[in-house]
Amino acid sequence: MNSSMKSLFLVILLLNILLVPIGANVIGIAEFTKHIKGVAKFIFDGEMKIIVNVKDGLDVGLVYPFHIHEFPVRNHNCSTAGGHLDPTNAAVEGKLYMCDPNQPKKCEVGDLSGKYGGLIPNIKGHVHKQINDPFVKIFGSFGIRGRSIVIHKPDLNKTRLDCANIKIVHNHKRSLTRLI
Ligand SMILES: *[C@@H]1O[C@H](CO)[C@@H](O)[C@H](O)[C@H]1NC(C)=O
Ligand SMILES: *[C@@H]1O[C@H](CO)[C@@H](O)[C@H](O)[C@H]1NC(C)=O
Ligand SMILES: [Cu+2]
Repeated sequence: MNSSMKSLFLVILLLNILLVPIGANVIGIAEFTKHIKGVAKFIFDGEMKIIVNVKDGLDVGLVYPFHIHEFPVRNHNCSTAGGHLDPTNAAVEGKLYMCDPNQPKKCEVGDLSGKYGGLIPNIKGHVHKQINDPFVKIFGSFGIRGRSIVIHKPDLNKTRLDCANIKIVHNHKRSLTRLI
């Protein structure tokens, strides 16, 4: 290999490293297995992209609320997930909380259906929903790490139909260490 080929190789190698899109990989996954068969994927590409796919467990004709909840789920008990992720205290105790989708900044960070609409099964009962959310982060008080996703029945009691912990995927270490 002559020297100009060597430098060409070096340039290509360098470009490869630089062009690895920082965090443009799945960085979080929540898998629903109990009442619902589905998955929520989190992709960070400067902004959080959330993709929810449901294959089974939701009824056609209903709109299901879903949120990022503050705590992880223990023993498949969705009550242990606590309330919605709300680092900005958008919900004030004793006051009626309403999320205006035109002002998502004022909504609870975890109130995904409030900001972007609920899960609407198609005729086959499948859901494919994709969201770009500028408020949700990976780590810290706005972060998905250590949180869970709860899908609710659209009833007055907001029954927790199913829940799943968000697992941070560790097989993209370079992207993650650059983001920390
Ligand atoms: C589920 O968790 C809640 C909140 O921690 C608790 O009050 C309740 O007893 C638990 N239910 C079961 C069946 O363990
Ligand atoms: C909602 O909660 C109330 C009070 O706990 C209970 O009486 C009622 O049966 C519940 N309704 C549904 C649809 O779960
Ligand atoms: Cu919820």
